[in-house]
Amino acid sequence: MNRPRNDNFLRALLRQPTDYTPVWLMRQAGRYLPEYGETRKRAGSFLQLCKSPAFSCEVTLQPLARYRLDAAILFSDILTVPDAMGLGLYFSESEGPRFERPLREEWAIRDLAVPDPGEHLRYVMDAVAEIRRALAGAVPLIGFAGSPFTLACYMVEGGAGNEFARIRTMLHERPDLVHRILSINAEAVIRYLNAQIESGAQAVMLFDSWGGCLSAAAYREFSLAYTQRVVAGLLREKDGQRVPSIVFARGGGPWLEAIAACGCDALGLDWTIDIGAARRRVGEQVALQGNLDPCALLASPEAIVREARAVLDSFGPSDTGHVFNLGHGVPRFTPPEHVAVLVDEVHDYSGRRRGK
Ligand code: 1CP
Repeated sequence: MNRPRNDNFLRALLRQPTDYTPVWLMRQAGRYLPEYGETRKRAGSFLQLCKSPAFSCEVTLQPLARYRLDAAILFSDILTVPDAMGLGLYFSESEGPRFERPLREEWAIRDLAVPDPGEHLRYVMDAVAEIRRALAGAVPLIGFAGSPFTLACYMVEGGAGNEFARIRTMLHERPDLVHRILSINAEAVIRYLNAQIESGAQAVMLFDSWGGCLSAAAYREFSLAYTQRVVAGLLREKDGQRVPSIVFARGGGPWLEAIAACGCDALGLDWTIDIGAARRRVGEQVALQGNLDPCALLASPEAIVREARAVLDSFGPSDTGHVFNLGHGVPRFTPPEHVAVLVDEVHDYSGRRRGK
């Protein structure tokens, strides 16, 4: 069976009518859940957690056992792709993700090659298949990857932070080398996402978390052009069902019209844009996903209810084209019961407005 019993999320992405506004949250599995901490301890490390299909499946399902979420997202990380290219990913407690061999030399960039997802990323495909079996058709499963530019930020910098000054310098000094990395990344991401779709992912999301740090001209040339290339290379259907694509464009507010024209079905918004204004700009072309400020989850239940309603009211009364989400990931110190307040309010308030 390919169509989930609750398909409101897939319908909203395709701007079809839904019973209520579907909701899922970026980083819905993770450190704010005590059960995640326990599984991570049993796995030994974050990377071992990602590399074990059984653990990845367990963690993916944890938030679904607690909350009435309308989608599951594969538990993995965007940096598995450069790891499969041989850069040597590891996680440091204090600094977050790091690469042993960042791309600093011209020869290393020339040597970079597209990994075979069936081989070097087999564990991800096995996790996707295992999660689909465990979900047993309840809600759809989202697969994901980093955008070519966002991956390149980490690959050149060697880790997080520093506003990715190295790649932003390189694109002025040696744009040819940056284009070489981005071309390889685009091909790698196309093959990786299509393998996830073949393994059972029912929608796919591309995280362009750092494109927003570029100038307008550089954004088009180094981020959007490659996002567009990826979207064009994605499988559109699996077993007769459309597989919608979402592009999360953090900091993409100034360029929404251009991003909406990249061929994706939905645009993920950060919290800095008013979703109603975004809808007036691009809502005829794409569905919108977002965009509550994640820090609202740290506030009182009354504030969460008020802010959730404000996002729904801003989108406007309509039963098409909105997937509720945060504007970025669930904060680490979120009280787990606050997530229940948010998910229930999105369902109840949007359902009432539709007379359901
Ligand atoms: O347990 C831990 O300490 C690890 C924390 C953690 C988690 C829970 C990392 C390290 N990655 C993840 C999971 C993850 N990463 C998911 C899981 C699915 C979900 O529930 O949503 C997803 C979709 C990602 C994607 C990801 N990883 C992005 C894109 C989204 C975003 O946050 O903008 C990025 C930039 C990363 C890199 C990364 N991996 C981990 C961290 C802490 C980071 C960010 C580093 C930085 O600040 O630059």
